Amino acid sequence: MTTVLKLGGSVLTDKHSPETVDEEALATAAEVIGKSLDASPDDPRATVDEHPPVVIHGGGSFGHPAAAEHGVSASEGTRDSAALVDIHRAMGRLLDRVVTALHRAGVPALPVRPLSFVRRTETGLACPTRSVEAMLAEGFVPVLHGDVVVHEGAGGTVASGDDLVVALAAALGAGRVGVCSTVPGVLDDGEVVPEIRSYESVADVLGDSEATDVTGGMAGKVQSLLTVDGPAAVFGLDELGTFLETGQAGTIIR
Ligand code: IP8
Repeated sequence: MTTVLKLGGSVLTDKHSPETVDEEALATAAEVIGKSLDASPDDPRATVDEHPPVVIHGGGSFGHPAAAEHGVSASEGTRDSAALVDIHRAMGRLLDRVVTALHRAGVPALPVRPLSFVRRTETGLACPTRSVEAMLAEGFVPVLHGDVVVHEGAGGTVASGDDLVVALAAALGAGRVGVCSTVPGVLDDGEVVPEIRSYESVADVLGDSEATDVTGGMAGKVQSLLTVDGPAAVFGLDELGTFLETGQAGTIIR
């Protein structure tokens, strides 16, 4: 059974300070993932457990300011290749930090860059997964990220990490889907909503994200996760270990 795990950009970075990693949060996330795998850098295949995760991270203070600067979002495209590469490079700098932190924690992480193989069509993201599946089969942990992708008819647009979670979960038939966020779940008056079955039921409590987020904050997250086949969990960093162990934590979106 494959686990698709998104690490929110706001968990890993200080969203209010350009290109700043939250080192402590990143190290914690990496350690928890490492412990869940009991990974050994010497022979990952021998020790990786039966639920190796595919990790996807968000843009945080790397991708979002760059995308906003160029006026590119999930719906606003550009044919300016330099602008797209600028955004892609910003995400590459964060990817590098994430992969390095995972390696330090003994996780056999390999970077996978969506711009090179994902495209957006009229019906959504087309996301071939043969390489990701081969990496998993060899005991590696693929690490993807929200990125700019070619968008048929619109040049290039942003594919959020959440969109990639949905596309990958479907393509891989993932048994577990989780999104690690800065909050312990979807909150209603400070309380975690245990379960969401429709967007309408929580539309009132889903505010806008305060920092620059070109892909819609928690509202966009819930809308994306409602389209996942099985249940998907939204939880805080404190519950990452629980999610990796049980598949359940925070708010479950069905
Ligand atoms: O933080 C956005 O990914 P997200 C990626 O998952 C870019 O929405 C390039 C802004």
